[in-house]
Amino acid sequence: MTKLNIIDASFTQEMMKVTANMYRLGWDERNGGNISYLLTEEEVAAYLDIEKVVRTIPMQFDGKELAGKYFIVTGSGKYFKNVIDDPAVNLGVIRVAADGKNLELLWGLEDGGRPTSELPSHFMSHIARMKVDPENRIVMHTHATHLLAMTFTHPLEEKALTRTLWQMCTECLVVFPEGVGIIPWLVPGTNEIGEATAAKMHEFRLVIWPFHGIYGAGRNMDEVFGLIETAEKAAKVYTYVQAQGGAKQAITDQQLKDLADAFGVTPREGFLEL
Ligand code: 2HA
Ligand code: ZN
Repeated sequence: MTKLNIIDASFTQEMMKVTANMYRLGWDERNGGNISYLLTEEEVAAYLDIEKVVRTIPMQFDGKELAGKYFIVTGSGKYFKNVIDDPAVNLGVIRVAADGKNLELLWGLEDGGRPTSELPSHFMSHIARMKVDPENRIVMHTHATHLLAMTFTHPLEEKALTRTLWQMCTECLVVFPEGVGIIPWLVPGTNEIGEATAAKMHEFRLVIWPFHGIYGAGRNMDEVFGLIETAEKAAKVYTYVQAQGGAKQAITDQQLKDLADAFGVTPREGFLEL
């Protein structure tokens, strides 16, 4: 059976467009940022011969829980800037091998490249999110500028940081009522940072990596990008508010509660002071 061109696949197009968009927003300098997108076998099989493994790549992490699962991922050391012009080198479609110790490359990473260096954090986050939301498909990491900056100037405490973000734009509470999780500073690319991120992903779709960036997770590209974009916008407003001399007034907790009621969302327990 002839296969369709994978460049035309909606998942490839989404990866190309979102990476270009994020680069333009200034969040993903050089090789900063990475994305993994869970695909179904049917989606992949429409474009690729799933029996044809191009290359087997060993993995330093036990991926048994994801055995047989397919992902399209950004490549290690690859620049978001370049994905749109050369997706076959900068992206890869992989399957986690049955032993959970290897990745089977089915397409892409054509210069011999590897999947993102942050694969442990991505895979552990997928495992965690799928437990709370079986429809979760995307994990995204980026160096969103104002959120990153806030990790230097704002208390690194989940309740305090969440409240500040909620207060900066009225819609924030509606977009991420569960708030934002924060992990300690840890070395990127390690299983340790993967475990810390995944532990937070049981409760949050947004997890801050202090002095580094943010992780987002969700069902589709718009949801995840929208989550990060909204939190980043709040961080940008916070930056301007601080630069203008600090807030003279703000949304009250009662108003946040009224907002949550009107939009039918439940703010994280204990984060509002009523
Ligand atoms: O892929 O962003 O955290 C480069 C990074 C590592
Ligand atoms: Zn990073």
